[in-house]
Amino acid sequence: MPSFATPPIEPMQIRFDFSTAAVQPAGPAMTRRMSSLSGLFAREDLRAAEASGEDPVVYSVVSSPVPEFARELPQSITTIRPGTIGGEFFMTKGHQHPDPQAEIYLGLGGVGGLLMFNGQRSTWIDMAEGVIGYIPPGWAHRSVNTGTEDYSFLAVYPGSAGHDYGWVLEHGMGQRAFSDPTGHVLTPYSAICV
Ligand code: S6P
Ligand code: ZN
Repeated sequence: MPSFATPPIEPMQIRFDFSTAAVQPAGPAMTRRMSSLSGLFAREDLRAAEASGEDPVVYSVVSSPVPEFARELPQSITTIRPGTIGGEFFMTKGHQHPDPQAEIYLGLGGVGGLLMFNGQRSTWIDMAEGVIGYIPPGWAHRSVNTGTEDYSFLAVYPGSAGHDYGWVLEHGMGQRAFSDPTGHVLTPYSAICV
């Protein structure tokens, strides 16, 4: 058996509860409110107003206890609430993995989209229960709830990948997802649709 520098992680069963989008055993958890999403929506003025008022929860992330160590495969479940700011759907911050490595998402409930951007091109994958979204190395990724219910998905990623949020603030995501009579419409990143 190979020896690893990190503390050994034992084989484990991890259960997902579809009714609460919780995992057991549970690891780190995080809630992102509107006040923590500065500079991400096209209508920063409307975001700031919401943040200083009701400051709604936009998304939450729960994780299993598998740590972010090299060679491990941490998993997390993100639940994005339904809603819009200036017509732009609620979404995650989005990030790059500084050590470019792939990641997979599996839709668990609700409907949404996986927006990816490699600095030159952006692409969108419609997500729903049972859909696997593959994120190749070097593609920044952001998730969007395009529905009227919570949208939840499982993410599995290499423990040494790291998370760079500044890259998205600097480079954007190529496109934005707005509510539209047909469901959603993707616009160039600079566009403001209301
Ligand atoms: C981690 C993976 C997800 C996100 C989560 C929240 O690599 O991509 O677990 O962390 O969806 O998004 P963000 O952009 O706020 O980390
Ligand atoms: Zn990621």
